[in-house]
Amino acid sequence: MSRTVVVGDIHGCFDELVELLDALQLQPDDVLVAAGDVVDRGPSPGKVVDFLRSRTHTVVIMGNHERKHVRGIFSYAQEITRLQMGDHYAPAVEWMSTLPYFFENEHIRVVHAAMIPGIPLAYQKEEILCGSTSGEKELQTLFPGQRWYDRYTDAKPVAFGHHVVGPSPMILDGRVFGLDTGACHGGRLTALSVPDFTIHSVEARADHWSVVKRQWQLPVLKQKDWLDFTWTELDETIARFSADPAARRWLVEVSAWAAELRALIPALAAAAQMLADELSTEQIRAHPAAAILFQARNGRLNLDRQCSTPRKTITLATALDLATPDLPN
Ligand SMILES: [Mn+2]
Repeated sequence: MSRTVVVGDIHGCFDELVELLDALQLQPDDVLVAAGDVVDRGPSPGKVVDFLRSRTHTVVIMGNHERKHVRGIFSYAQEITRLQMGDHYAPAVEWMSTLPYFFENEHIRVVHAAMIPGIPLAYQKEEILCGSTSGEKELQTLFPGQRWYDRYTDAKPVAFGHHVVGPSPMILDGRVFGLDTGACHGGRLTALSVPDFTIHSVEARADHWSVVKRQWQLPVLKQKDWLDFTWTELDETIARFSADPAARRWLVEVSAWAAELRALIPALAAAAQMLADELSTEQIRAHPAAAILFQARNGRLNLDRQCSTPRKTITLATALDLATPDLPN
């Protein structure tokens, strides 16, 4: 008889997933259910996604992390995953957008984060099932000072992930199974097999998230929109990340680049003024920096807005035939 195997938050921990499925001797006709958050924080989101997508009898539940990718809500972990996956990122997000918010068969229910006891899964809010910020807030209002599973008296067992419950799974009353044992934080990756209701678990090979975070700091910083930051945003971003040893050296170069560009602004003003005094109206009209030159001619030259970002400054400098430094790479 085939089993249903529910795995807690995988978070890009491919080696641990392979080891776990090996340890529990997963058979081709066993149903594998990933309880969501299969990507982010770990070293190999691409391999995890490829494996889960290509295996038959496999269900992946929408976790709050997948939902962030689908909705384009990016914080640091999502920026890293996008870089880690490269060309595979867009098709993976397309796939994520098709994921169900729950799984249920005769033995078990699976959600990523939570459910309201007593209500059929099909009638639950997606936000509550996947543990989005608004879903979490709503649960707190519904069950103040309590956890949803404290109220869970339904006969059918339920398994979920989302919050790390510790190094071993949380099992309440033989019916409530919290399976997120923090694989990406150096904890364990855990699975529940039904209908035998056995727990299987392997140790994480490293505190992956702290390694990945450090490794990808510089690449994530480099792909920020440096050219389109305002000068204030640019200074703030440099200040925010300069404590990071991996990023500091590059940020010093960016800082020098920005200073050089900003120092160029008075020269741009002078060049514009000179041209405006020299050229005829016809010539100004045909000039790539016409708007600025007319301002200069009318004594209203103000480059605050025209040079409010590196890109705008470079565009104006180019129009005035002045050389600009390149963003360090
Ligand atoms: Mn998670």
